[in-house]
Amino acid sequence: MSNLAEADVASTKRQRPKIVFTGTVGAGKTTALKAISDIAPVTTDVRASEDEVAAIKDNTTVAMDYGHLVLASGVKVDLYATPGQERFSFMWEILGRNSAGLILLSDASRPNPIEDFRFFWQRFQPIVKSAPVVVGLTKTDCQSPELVEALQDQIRRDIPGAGAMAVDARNAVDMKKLVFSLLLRIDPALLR
Ligand SMILES: Nc1nc2c(ncn2[C@@H]2O[C@H](COP(=O)(O)OP(=O)(O)O)[C@@H](O)[C@H]2O)c(=O)[nH]1
Ligand SMILES: [Mg+2]
Repeated sequence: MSNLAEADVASTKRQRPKIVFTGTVGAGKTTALKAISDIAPVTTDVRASEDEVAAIKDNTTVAMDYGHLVLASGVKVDLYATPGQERFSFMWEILGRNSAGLILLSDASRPNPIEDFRFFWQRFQPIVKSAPVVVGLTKTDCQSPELVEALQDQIRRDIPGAGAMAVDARNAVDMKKLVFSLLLRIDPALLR
């Protein structure tokens, strides 16, 4: 890419940042967008067909979810959520490209949330490159505080600066805190 093209991408990331949510099926990506988007999100949920997914929930995202937030400064933040299933991973590349920041949701009620989080982090790092990342640990309401703390400690050791906030994807205040913590890492001027 030429220097000029790189400068264009960098300025778009500040003028109209794109934030991508990812994580396993059921981590709360679609729920989070519904909680915080200023418009009713566009979703591509369909009835779950695979047994593995159907055991978790009735509907699953096959392409993406889209919503947006308008900041006090007037800047519009585009919000995308990826499908969780690896068979739709071609969408990870499409949605993740040129994103200003990544929100990795890890479901604390799954058997190995650390393995899940590492899997998505490894897959998304080459896509989002050096864009900032924050981690939201969801479904902590059904887990012991000791487990939640141990998971947060491990995530913070894996990615220093990722935050590892315990959030409920259904709670707009929690999710906005997570998004704003990412915007701060992208460019503090966005929150002025
Ligand atoms: N108890 C609890 N349920 C949650 C939380 N986050 C999401 N959910 C529920 O988990 C289910 C799956 O969420 P969904 O947004 O479809 O997950 P996605 O596959 O990541 O898009 C929904 O029924 C949500 O209401 C949470 O923090 N706590
Ligand atoms: Mg979904």
